[in-house]
Amino acid sequence: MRTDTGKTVFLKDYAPTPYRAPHTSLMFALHPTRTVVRATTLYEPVGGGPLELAGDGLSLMAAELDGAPLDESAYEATPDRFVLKAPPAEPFALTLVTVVSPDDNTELMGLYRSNGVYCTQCEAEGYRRITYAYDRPDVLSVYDVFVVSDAEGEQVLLSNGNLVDRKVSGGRLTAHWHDPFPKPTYLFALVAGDLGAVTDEFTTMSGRKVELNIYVERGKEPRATYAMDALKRSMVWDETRFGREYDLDVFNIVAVSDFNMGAMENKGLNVFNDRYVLADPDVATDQDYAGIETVIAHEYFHNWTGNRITCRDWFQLCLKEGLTVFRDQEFTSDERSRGVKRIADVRRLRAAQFPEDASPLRHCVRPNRYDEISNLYTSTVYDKGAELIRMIHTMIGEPRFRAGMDDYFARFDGTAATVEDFIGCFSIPDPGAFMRWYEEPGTPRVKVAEAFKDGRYTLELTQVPAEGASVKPIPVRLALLTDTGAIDPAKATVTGGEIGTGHIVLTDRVTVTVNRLNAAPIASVMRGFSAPVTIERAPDEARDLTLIAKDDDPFTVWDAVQRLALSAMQARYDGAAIDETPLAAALGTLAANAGHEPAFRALALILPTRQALIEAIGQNVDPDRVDTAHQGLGASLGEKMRDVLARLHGAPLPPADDVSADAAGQRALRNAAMQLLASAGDTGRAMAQAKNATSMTDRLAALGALAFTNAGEADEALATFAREYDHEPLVLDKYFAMEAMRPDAEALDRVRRLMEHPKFSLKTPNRVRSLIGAFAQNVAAFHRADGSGYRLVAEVAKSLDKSNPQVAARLLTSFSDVRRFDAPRREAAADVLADVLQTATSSDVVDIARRLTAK
Ligand code: 0A1
Ligand code: ZN
Repeated sequence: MRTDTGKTVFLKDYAPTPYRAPHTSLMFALHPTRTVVRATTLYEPVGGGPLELAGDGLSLMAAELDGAPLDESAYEATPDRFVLKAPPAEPFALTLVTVVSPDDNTELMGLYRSNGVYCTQCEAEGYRRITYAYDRPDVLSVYDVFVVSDAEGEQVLLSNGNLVDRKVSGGRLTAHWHDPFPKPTYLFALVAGDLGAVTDEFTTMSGRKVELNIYVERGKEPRATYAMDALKRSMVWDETRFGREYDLDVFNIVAVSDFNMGAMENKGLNVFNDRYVLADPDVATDQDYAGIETVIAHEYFHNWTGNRITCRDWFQLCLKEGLTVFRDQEFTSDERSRGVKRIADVRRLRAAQFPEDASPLRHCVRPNRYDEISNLYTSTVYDKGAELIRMIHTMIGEPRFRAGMDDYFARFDGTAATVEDFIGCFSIPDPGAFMRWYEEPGTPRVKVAEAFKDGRYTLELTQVPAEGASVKPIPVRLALLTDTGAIDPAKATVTGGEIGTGHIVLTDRVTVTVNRLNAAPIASVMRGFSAPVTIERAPDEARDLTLIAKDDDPFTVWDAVQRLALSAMQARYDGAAIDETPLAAALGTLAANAGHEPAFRALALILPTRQALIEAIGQNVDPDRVDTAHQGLGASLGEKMRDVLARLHGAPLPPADDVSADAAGQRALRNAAMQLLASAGDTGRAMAQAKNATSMTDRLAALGALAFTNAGEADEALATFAREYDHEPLVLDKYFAMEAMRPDAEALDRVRRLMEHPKFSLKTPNRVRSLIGAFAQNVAAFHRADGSGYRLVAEVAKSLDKSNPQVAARLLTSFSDVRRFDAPRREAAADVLADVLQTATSSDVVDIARRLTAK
């Protein structure tokens, strides 16, 4: 296992390797505990000198140079390094034979087995757990892979690229795969097992036929049909929107149940956490379907943004991730609803990225140093990275954005590129200034000030950079609403900012002035959430109520609801409840307005999160009062909107097998109404729905309404649910998560009890996340004053430090907002983290614990 080496990697130290590796041939003789890997790599000198390759826990069995055994004095081999001291000056083939044990691989990096299926995970540095290599993204190689199993054993033998040959000889089955596209080690993959498949075909825009396969556990094939549908739609979309065509004869996806992340874009062979593949309405919710669609699209889109053009080094991770998230967001916007998708993405950004960017774990979208690369797969790199692409899109518009993308593909195909290479393809006003978005952490603030006097209206926008950061270009989409429609921007005078089509670029300060008005317009600012900033604007209930009633931008309407609801919640927290009647009335009208999409109305009915309240309070937060304020507002709005909500919940139910975005929206609206009614004490409907629901979406929503309002009936309803789905791992995960999130005093004991549940295991990342990860989101329970919540999470992280450090490190990130709480809690958390830091051995856990405890 990789232990803490204390090595920091710096962007400024980047240097190309002294050898290229244009071809790699791999032979795997599969065995659960003794898989032999024979790797022959062709090296071509560029600079010369020793050839230094990375390993991680490897044992070398043999080494050959151009087919002849190497004398031991010619090289140095340790588990973590192989050095060929004096390589030839001409191209040479180095063969290294290693032995690995897939069954003992609990870290799920390199070659491992999940439910008996051999699979690999190489991003970011897993390949070095298979063989010694230049395990870095800028060394590209064409691969030939030979996968060998017993003729009686694994029948599905897969690797990247196209199948060349498959034959049985001497009781052994061998599959030969050739991938013609040069790729870095992190995109290598192998899968072998006894698997079922759904198969289909896709004809690309130039008329090439591509075989599509999704491999799943035998018997689960029917649950892969939605993923297949999503894949074909993704392929069409990438052709239409970006002109990108698929490039191999076959595209394979494999679903496995033990996986550290969501999925992996290995060339031609995507490996997925099965929760992002398997679905039918009996076991999957609408949210699961949407998640599958997004992740299938995301991994497929990586074929161009990530694989055909990869990253020069891991500092450029956002080059593939931010861009690919932007692309999958656009796909969902085109396939489903743009307005609803934008709100969903902003919620995610505010819930995960903004807090991260204000925490001790903050880092730049393109960092300039790291201690452990696995810890850089963050919301900042992914979600803020996508926001930066979106700002470029907003500033130059779709046609010029598309032209820039075409240019990027044309110029950098087949290379390992940098963020600068990418930015250089777009005609943005001041690229140097824009680069600061990549190079400085923190969320900028935009202050909005308005004045109206003698018919003259002025709106002033001022940028306040995050601490230690500088001013950056911020595209602000703006509308000035009046009783007779929006003001023509040509009639306004704008000073201090660049005016673009439909937006203004704010740097220091912008003033917008309109003369000869009878009344002040209502400013709709940052429409579509045109930049990842926080907006600071004096509270004004009347203004927000008008925006809710009149604005036509879904984001700004939703945000006005959030603002009012959050200030009501904060007032409750402060013990000074305000009159919530106007909010309830506006929300009721909005929710009942059939002119809006149901999915949008459902989002409006969902209260701001506890996390949002914690951030609004800022410091010395009392978690119990957070819960009380949250539940109190839910009860009050539920009570005040009872009639509207009852009508919404009584709306006709779409058929359970209709999983379209429309049907999902209708269910979401009914269920959001049910949740608020349950908050107000009306749990009868939730009880009935928990018993009679025909879809997992409705069943789970009903259970949630009971669990999250601490209804007396919750215990029994959840226990019945758990018994019924004991044999369905993905549903059982939902059960564990729900138990862990219940906002009552029993939560901690309940979680401890569930850790003894026969189906709980630290070996399956999904299960750990569902119970322990969810518990760490349970504000009052995790932040218990006696520190017992912190101890529980730390205990689990400590045991995973040995077996699966990536999952352990991820759990620990929950500690990053402890600084918002009172001194006793901060001290309790600091003690727990100090202990973790002292005892941990993995670089993953040490890195996070060190950053969280740094003074
Ligand atoms: N590139 C993948 C994410 C990923 C990263 C690391 C992994 O290692 C366990 C796995 C997956 C994506 O963006 O989907
Ligand atoms: Zn990705």
